[in-house]
Amino acid sequence: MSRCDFKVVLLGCEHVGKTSLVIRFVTCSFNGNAPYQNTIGAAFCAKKMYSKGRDFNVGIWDTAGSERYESMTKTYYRGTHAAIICYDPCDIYSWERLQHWMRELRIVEEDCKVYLCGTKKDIVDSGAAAREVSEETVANYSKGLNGHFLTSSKTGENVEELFQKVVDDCVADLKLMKDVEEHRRQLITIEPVKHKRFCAC
Ligand SMILES: Nc1nc2c(ncn2[C@@H]2O[C@H](COP(=O)(O)OP(=O)(O)OP(=O)(O)O)[C@@H](O)[C@H]2O)c(=O)[nH]1
Ligand SMILES: [Mg+2]
Repeated sequence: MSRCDFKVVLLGCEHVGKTSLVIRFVTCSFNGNAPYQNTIGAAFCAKKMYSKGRDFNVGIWDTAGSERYESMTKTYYRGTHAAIICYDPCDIYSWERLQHWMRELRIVEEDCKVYLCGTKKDIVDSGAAAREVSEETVANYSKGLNGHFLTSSKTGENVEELFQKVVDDCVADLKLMKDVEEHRRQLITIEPVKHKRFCAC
């Protein structure tokens, strides 16, 4: 049984920066010199987070953006409490594909919380590449969603804020928290049996 309280999945086109975002969040690092390596299928990691005076284990699934793995990545959406859909503001294609990711997600998890994440803010800010998605377009699209963040995995800007908002929203969700408590109770009752070393019978 999973020890994670919340499941978060990252999706979006290849090369938008999903893996870099997770690495920045979990290890506080960014290696711009490393050659780009596309994720195959999906990668998992977990991080302990603090919200409303309590600790929570957050499980993060970083899915592959490549169309080659699409049928496989969909399987990771199941049971997710929150989805972070990433796009690169300097890449219009990654924005146009957003609707596709949203549709795919909603087929599997109709009610999960959805956050938009514009990546590579440092590039946008420096003007090294031209912005192809206007702020107004993003603001309009984000209205019905749970939040929008513009992050930079290079500088770390807004990365912590994004994940903290996701966890705070989960903790504020009474129905979800009821399930979390139940899940924790089940783990407590199962654990002693698992660690029993000697049979007394
Ligand atoms: N300058 C800058 N570069 C970034 C940032 N985030 C990611 N990159 C670069 O963008 C490229 C792609 O990043 P990844 O994190 O591997 O992208 P991905 O979305 O995981 O790609 P797939 O696994 O193929 O879906 C890499 O060369 C990163 O170094 C950022 O915030 N700033
Ligand atoms: Mg990746």
